[in-house]
Amino acid sequence: MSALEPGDPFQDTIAAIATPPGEGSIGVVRLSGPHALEVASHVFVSSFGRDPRRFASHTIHHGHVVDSGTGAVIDEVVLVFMKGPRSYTGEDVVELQGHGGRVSLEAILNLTLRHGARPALAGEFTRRAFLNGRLDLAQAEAVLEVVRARTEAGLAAAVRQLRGGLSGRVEGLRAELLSVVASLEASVDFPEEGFDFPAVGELEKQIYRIEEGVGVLIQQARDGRLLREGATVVIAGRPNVGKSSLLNALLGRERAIVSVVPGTTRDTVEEELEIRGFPIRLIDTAGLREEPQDPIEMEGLRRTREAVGRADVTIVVVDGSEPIAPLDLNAWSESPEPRILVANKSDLEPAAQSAAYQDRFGVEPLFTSARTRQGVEGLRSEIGRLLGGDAAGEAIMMVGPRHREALERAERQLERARRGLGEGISVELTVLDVRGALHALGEIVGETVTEEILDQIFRDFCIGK
Ligand SMILES: Nc1nc2c(ncn2[C@@H]2O[C@H](COP(=O)(O)OP(=O)(O)OP(=O)(O)O)[C@@H](O)[C@H]2O)c(=O)[nH]1
Ligand SMILES: [Mg+2]
Repeated sequence: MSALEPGDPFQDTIAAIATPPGEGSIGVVRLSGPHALEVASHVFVSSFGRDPRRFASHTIHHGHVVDSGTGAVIDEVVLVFMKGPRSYTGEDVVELQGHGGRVSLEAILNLTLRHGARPALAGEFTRRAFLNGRLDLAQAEAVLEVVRARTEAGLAAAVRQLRGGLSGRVEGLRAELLSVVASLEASVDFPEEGFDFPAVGELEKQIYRIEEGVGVLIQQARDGRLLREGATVVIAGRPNVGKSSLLNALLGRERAIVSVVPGTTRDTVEEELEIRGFPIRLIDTAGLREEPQDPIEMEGLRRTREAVGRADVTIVVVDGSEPIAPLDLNAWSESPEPRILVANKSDLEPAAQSAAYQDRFGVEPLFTSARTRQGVEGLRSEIGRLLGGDAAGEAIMMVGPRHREALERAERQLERARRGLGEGISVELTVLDVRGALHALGEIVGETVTEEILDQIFRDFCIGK
């Protein structure tokens, strides 16, 4: 047995099963740390009698994991060695790739623990990659986004972030801010040079440009959220206008019950679909009515309002073959932006023209027929457009809630700094605000970040990542 002692948390060697639980065609136990190869040498027996301690970096070896205590062969494996810093964590990494059974993987893991490794914490491999400078923080977080991506567009955005897309933008803004700080501090240190007005105007403009850059990223945070969590699209309107029929038409299958009886849908009906790369939760609701007849209808109505309340986009449907009713106008005015007005049943004789809708609702409707599918593609594109164009667009980045909060803080401080400059308050105070903004942006890439933030971020990772 080895005499390795777990010591300094960043000097010790960690181990974890890196593949998901359950049966797989392979399963991987991963080791990282200065003694990774040493630990492996106690559990791995090469088929060619080689000593693992002499393995060259980036080589693969066939052999068996053997319990040296009992001589029992645990599994036939392939050992991969990646010497730091050219590895995921930046440290020496060994992967033992076995047959993927839970019992054998746990036995391999336990053996490595017996020989001096320590069980890895959630996200600890990625955390080490960050601490060793292999990834900045935004990139480390992108690892989780890649794993969790729900659509191809979401994956593409996560990979862009992993490759430094967000970090590059933030670094660019930080560099500009640093030059602002330098100019401001120069004026404090050398007051005799004077701080003349053109220079102030120039700095205000420069700060404003940086604010705009931050604003763009905040907007992308919204798109990023939609990509990660999916967007909620709610279909609302008075009874019998064809809400359920439209849900079915958008899905391309008969999911919700459709009938001539008003009040068919009493509960909300949810389905998943994808529009332009955005994962969408499409919700059909009970028709909005003036006076619910019974407790079930009341509850249905409550659920409808609740769904509309959390919608990213609301589709308000009216029956185009009937005159515009007060309830239609209510449904419209109760729905928050962004919303789409749809006049359904366009296969029937229209009761009102575009101009009449424009007059009453303030917008022209999209004419659809859930029956013939006419206009349904147009509705789909309109949903995509309102969600922010094209999820596959190069511009969208996975700006997560943590980034968004830091960006908003930076934006507020920049605005205060800029106003302060304009109002002629002391340069020292302005410098404080600009430095505050710099700090907030630094949190995104992990330049300025606390242990607590790191704990929070990596807690969401699985063990072995
Ligand atoms: N002609 C025509 N009829 C339609 C169209 N869409 C729906 N209908 C009919 O309208 C009636 C009501 O449709 P539903 O989809 O159940 O309407 P709803 O808005 O979900 O109704 P509730 O669930 O009762 O609120 C059914 O008889 C449908 O066949 C359409 O585009 N054209
Ligand atoms: Mg319905």
